[in-house]
Formats: sequence, C-alpha cells, structure tokens
Amino acid sequence: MVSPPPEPRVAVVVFLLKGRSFLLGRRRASVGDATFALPGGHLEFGESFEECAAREVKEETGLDLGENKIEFLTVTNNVFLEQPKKSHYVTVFMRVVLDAQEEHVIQNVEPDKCYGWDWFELENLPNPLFWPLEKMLKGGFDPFLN
Ligand code: 8DG
Ligand code: MG
Ligand code: MG
Repeated sequence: MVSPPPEPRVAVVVFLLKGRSFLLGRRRASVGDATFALPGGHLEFGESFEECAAREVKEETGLDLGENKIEFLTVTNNVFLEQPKKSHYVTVFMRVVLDAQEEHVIQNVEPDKCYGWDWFELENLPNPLFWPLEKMLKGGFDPFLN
C-alpha cells in the first residue's frame, strides 16, 4: 500500500509561568524521547489555540486553567527531517501566568507519555531540552517578557 505524503501538523504548547519558573516534563515519545518539553499537543479540528492549550494542560497535568488568561506568544516552524521519525510541526506557543501565591497541584496524568513534571527557572533549565524549545530559548526568546 502506498502511504499518503506526509503533511505538516499544528501543535499548541504552553508556558505555564509561576513566579520565575515554568513547567517542563521529560518526554516519553518517539520524537524527542527523554528531552524536556512544555505541556501541549496536537490542535484538533475546530479548536481555538486557547481551547487546545487548556485541554492539553488538563489532560497532561490535571491542572484546570479555569478563568486564567491564555495568551498567544509566538509561532515557530519545526522541520525535523534528520530524525528517525521525520516530522514537521508548526508550533504555537501560548502563555498562562499562574498566581504564584496559590498552590497548583500538578499530576503526571499520562505516565506513558511523560516521566514527570517540574518547575524550572529560565536561568537554570534542565538538559536536554526538546529541540524546538531549545532553538527558541537559545534564540533569546523570553516567555516572561513578550
Ligand atoms: P495529543 O495526542 O495529546 O494531541 O498529542 P501529544 O501526545 O500530547 O503530542 P506531543 O508530542 O506532546 O505534542 C505534539 C507535537 O508538538 C510534538 O510531537 C512536537 C510539537 N512540539 C514542539 N515543541 C513542543 C513542546 O515544547 N512540547 C510538546 N509537548 N510538543 C512540542 O514543537
Ligand atoms: Mg497531549
Ligand atoms: Mg503532549
């Protein structure tokens, strides 16, 4: 059987900011296994970026964003043709500023897809970062400023 030609996909990922830190999880995936990445996933048919961000955060961390403002930050084009599993993502980065005074319970809801979540400061990021995120942060992008 002939498989259809591959197409780019849209991903929505979220900087959950709390004080000076944000949430990263270590991926369990064919793309970027063991690297640290933001919560997020594929945009579903008919969804807004904000709806997708809230749904993925809930599905992956258990956190309900409720009335929190979900802001668009930027978009990047990520072509990975050298990887064993070729992929091409248009990645939409969103931001949510959490109230640092409140307690936010984060659960690893999908342990088959993530080794666990933790908060990291921009000045003290873990290694290795998932490369679309690394490319963006090394390029000087600061999710706290934009
Ligand atoms: P879904 O079935 O829940 O929709 O998807 P998922 O299992 O949550 O997918 P994912 O791999 O977490 O995210 C989809 C793609 O988004 C991923 O393969 C590549 C792209 N992506 C980036 N940067 C990031 C990031 O920082 N975090 C996540 N999770 N995905 C990212 O380009
Ligand atoms: Mg997901
Ligand atoms: Mg995901």
